[in-house]
Amino acid sequence: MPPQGQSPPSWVLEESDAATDDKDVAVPVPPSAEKRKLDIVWRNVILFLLLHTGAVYGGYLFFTKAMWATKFFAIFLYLCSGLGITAGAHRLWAHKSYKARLPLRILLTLFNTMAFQDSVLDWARDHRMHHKYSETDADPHNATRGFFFSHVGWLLVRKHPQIKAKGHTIDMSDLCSDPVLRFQKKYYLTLMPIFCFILPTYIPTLWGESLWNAYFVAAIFRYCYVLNVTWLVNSAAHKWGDRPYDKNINPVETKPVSLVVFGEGFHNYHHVFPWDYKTAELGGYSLNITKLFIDTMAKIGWAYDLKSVSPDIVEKRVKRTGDGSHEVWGWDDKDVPPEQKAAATIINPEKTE
Ligand code: ST9
Ligand code: ZN
Ligand code: ZN
Repeated sequence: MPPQGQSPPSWVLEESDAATDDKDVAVPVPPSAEKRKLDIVWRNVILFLLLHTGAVYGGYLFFTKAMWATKFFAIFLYLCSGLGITAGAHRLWAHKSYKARLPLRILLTLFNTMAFQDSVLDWARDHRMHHKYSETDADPHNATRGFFFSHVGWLLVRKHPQIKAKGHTIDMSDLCSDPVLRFQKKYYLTLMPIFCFILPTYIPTLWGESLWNAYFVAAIFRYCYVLNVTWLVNSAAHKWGDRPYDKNINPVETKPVSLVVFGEGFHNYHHVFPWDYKTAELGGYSLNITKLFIDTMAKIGWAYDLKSVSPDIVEKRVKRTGDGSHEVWGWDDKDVPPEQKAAATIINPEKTE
């Protein structure tokens, strides 16, 4: 923050400066990270501190005092709320990588509300900005501002003026026309507490769990855990790993992250081919539960028009911009087409010995 009495740095855009056309938006790129304005939202800082403190205690109860049924229930909620983000907010709504019939849209909206990451309409708007303006100040969790900022810091400060200035370039009319999503947004402040906190606290009492354990384990610990693994995609998956598809961008491939976020850690691939419903090149399920879920929904007819990328397009891109780390060894590759394996072998000849 600039010292009091001084005018803010010249790149800081006032709300009224926001132009209607992208070309007219006069927002100079700040010369360095130090000059960025940090308008801390203390309410969020305090709430997230309380949440994380409660979650550490909830984690302790999970491993020491909670009933087995409560532990399984918390894991089940992790699965459902996680799918509400991965299969719902991310792959279905933000990227439209497949289509869903009404029952699936309702189910995913319910799962999504359990995850309390704000309404799908708000989540998808930020995420479309993240892809369109990746690693710039118009990216809500711009990873070039460091691990902490991209993980959680961006939720503790007012958004950068470029996000608000360039936000109008994102077309949200497709999602705004969905009555299910409009309903979720309209009643979010009623629905979210019910599905994220009240029901997860009440249900374990049906098998004799104490309200105390149920609240800290199935509500607080589970919620905070899902938040943090989601945030890892913005932080760790933009930092540590290989870039087999495009070495010129920050997003990376990371299997440990993929495991905990149901297949969303193949982030170098995802930023290069964001319309692929697998968010990964390969077809394996072990590190991509979300794909298993979408494929199952397709089998019963609730999901359709699944979009993917042909192996030859992937191969061309790997050869053109990859960092040379593309390989088949160690992959969950039982359903990789043979010609794709051959292509990968040619790309990395030194790894064939
Ligand atoms: C949470 C979200 O945690 C996490 C998202 C993670 C995304 C990860 C993606 C990775 C890929 C997927 C992997 C999934 C893996 C899942 C695994 C699960 C197992 N465009 O926001 P406001 C304008 S949420 C256009 O208030 P402030 C707009 O006019 C956690 N315009 O900005 C807007 O008004 P309106 C719980 C935009 O005041 C106005 O600005 N939730 C855009 O700077 C004001 O917007 C919280 O903690 C845009 N993108 O405040 C709440 N953005 O909305 C946290 C804004 O009326 N948020 N505008 O149209 C806040 O408190 C505030 O947003 C703030 C900024 C303080 C951060
Ligand atoms: Zn990303
Ligand atoms: Zn995405």
